[in-house]
Formats: sequence, structure tokens, C-alpha cells
Amino acid sequence: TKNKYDYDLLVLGGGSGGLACAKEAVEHGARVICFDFVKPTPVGTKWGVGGTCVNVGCIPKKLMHQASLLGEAVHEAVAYGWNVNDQNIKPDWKKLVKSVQGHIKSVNWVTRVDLRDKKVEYVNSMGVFVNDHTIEYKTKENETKKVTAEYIVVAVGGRPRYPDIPGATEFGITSDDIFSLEREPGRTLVVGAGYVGLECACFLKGLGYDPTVMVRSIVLRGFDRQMSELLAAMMVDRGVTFLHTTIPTAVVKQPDGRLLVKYLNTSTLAQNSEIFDTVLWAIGRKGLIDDLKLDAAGIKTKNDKIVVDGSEATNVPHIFAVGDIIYGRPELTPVAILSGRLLARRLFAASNQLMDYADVATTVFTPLEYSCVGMSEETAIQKHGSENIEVFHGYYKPTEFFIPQKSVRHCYLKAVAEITGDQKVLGLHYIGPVAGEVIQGFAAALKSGLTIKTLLNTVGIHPTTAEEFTRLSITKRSGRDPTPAS
Ligand code: FAD
Ligand code: NA7
Repeated sequence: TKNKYDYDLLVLGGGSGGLACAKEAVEHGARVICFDFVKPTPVGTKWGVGGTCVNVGCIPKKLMHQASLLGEAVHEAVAYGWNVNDQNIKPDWKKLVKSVQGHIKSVNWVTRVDLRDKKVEYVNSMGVFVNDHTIEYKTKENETKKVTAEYIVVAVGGRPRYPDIPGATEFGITSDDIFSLEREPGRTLVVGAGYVGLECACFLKGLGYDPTVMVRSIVLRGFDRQMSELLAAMMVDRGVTFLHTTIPTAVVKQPDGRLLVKYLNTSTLAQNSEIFDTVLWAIGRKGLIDDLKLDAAGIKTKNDKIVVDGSEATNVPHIFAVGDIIYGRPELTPVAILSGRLLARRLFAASNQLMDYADVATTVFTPLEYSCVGMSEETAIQKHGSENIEVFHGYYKPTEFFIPQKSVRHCYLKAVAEITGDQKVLGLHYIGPVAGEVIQGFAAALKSGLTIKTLLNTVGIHPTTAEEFTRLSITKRSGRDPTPAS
């Protein structure tokens, strides 16, 4: 049956999940074709192969985060004795965007070379289902072509949503536009308090712009409540403005080009308006199923996502989905990559290893970062009952904060554990410098069955902030003050 179809595997979407799956499949001898196509945003932003992470997600976000941390570091450097002559240090937005985009272009190029070397056929076109083994697409010359495959993997990801209010798409931008914005963002309204909204507000703040975050209900829904509130307090401390229980109602362009945003406080019902230079929607993402004609293949969806089983199979057994397009799974690049790779091994290398979506660590890249793995305190209590949970916690003072007299008020960490036996660790939470680097190793420990006993028997690396996890001695139950003496 090898040549019944044009290809063994057809991948729709050349992002984190799709590329990982396609590249792994060719390693195991499969004939693979991969489609990737990006529709421009309403203001015309478009980008190359590689998907969200490389072009408009993790990578440019991390680079802008770093740029904003460096601004802070310059000021700290003075306290450490550096002579920084120019007291009026300012970033050059255009230069920053140019550097960030330069890096992205080089990654796009490396990706294309890699696909060519690995002999994955890459088509820069939108793939659309004709039936459950056939995809149709338009060539550069606008010819319609069809291609068939034994297996199809849908890895089309998602794109930011726009609210359904006047002026939203005409005048607002999203994370798809901000990292290549040609003009300075200026005074910016960020609507939405998920991690994307908070991260964007924070790097804008660090770069000297003046962000306001509009919060409909709570910040960071889905994350540990205490940590989320602490993170928001840290942002307030650093001068980010929050508008709570507020929703936008209209965006109107002023004669001078600035944007008047009308909004409603849903608890007081007060209506108000304010002028901004930029309005950035960060109200969540929508799965890209609309153009796929999934009905032609009979694939089941839920909301705007695709429903899959534990082997990433859709209701059509030879059609799979990986990455952000899957219903009810974490929307993170390493999740998309590993599930794509494991799927290819099951299809073409006789593997039976399934993707384990449990205990995936994640980081919110705010100036003090927040990273966590495992359960939130609420989830642990809900699953095990509060009488069966012990929470170890503490504030701490990073050594490097003393000389520049940086605020340590929000440097906090906690371990959520079972109360009995060696006290199996259920969740770890940390707010502080380089949170992702701190938590990554602990995530492996947690996946290996880490207990509080082992954690406290681990000798720390001094002086680090990660060592604070090995020194957790105060339980919430004890009521003792978790602030350090010195
Ligand atoms: P994508 O990477 O979105 O790729 C899908 C590709 O398919 C796209 O290029 C799309 O245009 C294309 N496509 C769609 N439909 C079709 C079609 N019919 N035919 C052909 N091609 C099509 N994750 C992290 O782990 N860490 C982070 O720090 C992080 N930061 C983020 C910051 C931001 C601002 C955003 C928006 C996301 C961030 N993410 C982060 C999430 C991460 O980017 C996604 O989880 C990841 O990119 C998902 O990969 P994917 O393969 O599912 O989809
Ligand atoms: P999230 O995490 O879905 O967050 C969206 C935020 O936007 C959240 O604070 C929402 O508030 C808010 N929201 C949603 N709709 C609206 C409208 N219409 N008006 C105002 N505010 C709104 O999205 P992100 O973009 O941060 O992250 C995208 C995904 O990446 C996310 O699913 C993560 O898993 C990974 P709410 O709490 O619903 O009241």
C-alpha cells in the first residue's frame, strides 16, 4: 500500500508541532509534505515559516523581555560601581524591532534549509480538506492542486481573538503585530490579563512606555491564585496601571491619530474613556479551523479546537492533531513539539509511547518571573482536601538585590505537598529572577516523584535563589511568619 497515496504523511501547519512531527517522520523513512501559510493580520503583518513561537510568540517575546530586563540592569549597574554616564538611558524601539526581526528572519531561513536537507517537502500554501485522505491547495501561480496522504496531521495552531466592538480590528493590534511594530507603541492599553497580556504589558513598561492592563475578571485565570495576585501586585509596584472588572466598548480614532477607548466598569457600571497610542488585544486565541473544511473529512471539533484521544487521533483514525489546535491541552511550544515527535514515532517507528500532558512546567515572563510545575494550591485542595495538603512557603531575598536595593517584597515561593509520609510534592511555585531556569530542573524531579523529604535533604547551591526550595521550613498551617529575618 506504500504508494497508494502521494505521501505517507501530510502535515497542515509548519509551526512547533507540525515541523517536529514532519522532521521526525522523515527520519523514519516516511515521505512527508508540510503546508504552512500565514494570513496577514488586519493591519497587514505577516511572517515566514515556523509558526507562532518563532515569529510572533515565545522567541520575540523573550527577546523583548530581555531588552526590558537590560534596561533595569543598566540602572543596577550604577549601584554596583559602573560609571554609566548618560543618565537618560532610553531604548531605541526601531533598533530593537530590527534586531528582533533580524533574528526571526535567520531562524526562518535555517528552518527552510533544514526542511530541504531533511527532504520534507514544504509548500507555502493553505491546505484545505477535500476528503479524509486529500488536501487541496493553490500554487504560487494560483493553480489548484490536490495531494493525497495515508496519514494527515493537523497542526494549524491559533491566532489572537479580537473583541466584537466598534473599532477593534480597524485600530487595535495584537501580539501578532507588536513585535514588528514600526512606530513606538507609546501609551498602551493591553486588554486581557492572561499570560500574554501581562508579559506584553511588562516588557512595554520595562522599555519605558506606559501600559494599562484591562482586566475583565481575574488575572491569570488557571494559575495558582495566590501567586497570580502576588504577580499583579509586583506589576502595580513597578508602575503598571490596572483597570479591574472593566471591558472595552469602543475604540475611536482621534483626528491626531491617537485612540480613544471607551470602557465600562462591570461592577460599578461606570462608563469612562481614555486616550492611548496603542490598543493591544490579548483576550485569548482562536483555533484556526475555519478555513480547513474539516467537514469534508468528517473531523469533530469542540469550540474552535479539534477533539483527540490519548494518541492524538481525531474521530477519523488516520487523521491526527497536535499543538495548540487540540482541545483542552496546554498551549505551549514544548508540548506541541514532543507530542508531534512522539506521534511520528508511533506512526513510522513502531513506537507505542504516548504523550504525557501531566505536570508541564511553564513560566510567565514578567520582570520578576513566575514559574510553576504541577498543581496550584486550589487544585491540590480540590483533589485531596485541605486536611491532606501541606503548603511550605517563604519569602526570600536574592543576594543580588541588596546592593541596588531592589524590592524583595514579591520574591516568594511555595511547595504544595501531601501531608502524610515523605510528603509527595504536588506543585512548585516560584516568583523571582530567572524563574524558568529555576523550575525546569525541579520539574524533572517532580515528574520523578519528588518528596518534601528529598527536597529538604538536597544540599542547595549557594548563593542562588533556587536553593530556597531546599530551605522551605515554614508551613502555612503553622501560621508562622514566612518573611526572612535578614
Ligand atoms: P503554530 O506554531 O501556531 O503553527 C501553526 C502554523 O500553521 C502557523 O504558521 C499557521 O499560520 C499555519 N496554518 C494554519 N492553518 C493552515 C492551513 N490550513 N494550511 C497551512 N498552514 C496553516 N509557548 C511557550 O512554550 N513558551 C512561551 O514563552 C510562549 N510564549 C508565547 C507568547 C505569545 C505572544 C504567544 C502568542 C504564544 C506563546 N507561546 C509560548 C505558545 C506557543 O507559541 C504555541 O503553543 C506554539 O507555537 C503552538 O505550536 P503549533 O504547532 O500548535 O502552532
Ligand atoms: P488567555 O489565557 O485565554 O487569557 C485571555 C484573557 O483575556 C483573560 O484575562 C480573559 O479574561 C480576557 N478576556 C477574554 N475575552 C475578553 C473580552 N471579550 N474582553 C475583555 N477581556 C477578555 O489568553 P492569552 O492570550 O493570554 O494566552 C493564550 C493561550 O496561551 C492561553 O490559552 C494559554 O493556555 C496559553 P477572563 O479570565 O476570561 O475573564
